Amino acid sequence: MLPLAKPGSMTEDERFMFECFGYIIIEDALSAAEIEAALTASKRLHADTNDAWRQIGACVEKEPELAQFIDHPAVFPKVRQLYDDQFILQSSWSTLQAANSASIGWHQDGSDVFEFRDVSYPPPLLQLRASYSLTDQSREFTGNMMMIPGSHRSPVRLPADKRKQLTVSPIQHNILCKAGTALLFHNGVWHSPMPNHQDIDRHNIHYIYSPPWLRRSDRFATDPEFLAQTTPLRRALMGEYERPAAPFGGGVPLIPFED
Ligand SMILES: O=C(O)CCC(=O)C(=O)O
Repeated sequence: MLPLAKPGSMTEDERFMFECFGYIIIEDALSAAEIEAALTASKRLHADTNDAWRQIGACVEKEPELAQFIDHPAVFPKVRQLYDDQFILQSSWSTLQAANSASIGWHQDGSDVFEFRDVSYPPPLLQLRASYSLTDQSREFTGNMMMIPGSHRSPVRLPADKRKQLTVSPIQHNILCKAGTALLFHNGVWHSPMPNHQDIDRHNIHYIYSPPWLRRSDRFATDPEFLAQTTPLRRALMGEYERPAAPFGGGVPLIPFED
């Protein structure tokens, strides 16, 4: 009962699983060399992290090695299909769950000030998250992602008294995966990090794709130096439009995909 998908474009079967579960798991999304490069970069970013759990935003700007995953061929074609080619990279995060620590917190992704579930039922796809595991999570208690399949369609919320608990539902799915696996999921799916009982820190990197008009959550503006040196495609995906449909219309520039 695993929503397993292959790297590359989204098949009809994968799309069906994504719609039913709210997520798919793409094994072997990253090569050994890519995992190594990303993990080294993530460790550099967290060199002074002392917290049990910490997220560093705009990680693609702070660590050039992490920019290559913005349009990684294992996942990016699926993002394009789900958004019909109209989207931006709303944020990027390098996330550490420290060795022998726990920070369980079940939540749906979105914005505390105006939750996506208040926009409509079921919550629309507004933050599509590609999460890459950079450390092995093939056993439980290695900082795995815990998910509740189908919960993006639930009209009721996970009971508040459960949101700090490890086991919250018989349909909960604790994801077991090797380093280099990508998890692609809908903002409405209830999820939480599992405790990490190992002696090594757990590293994940997250790439959030959104409709072009959604405000960025990891930065107020993109670093001009990053924009100057990156590819035209990545520059467009950072959402740096001169006139993003303002004030009322006119559309946004098309993203310069190569195909
Ligand atoms: O990598 C993790 O610990 C999970 C991050 C997460 O759930 C989130 O940022 O919403």
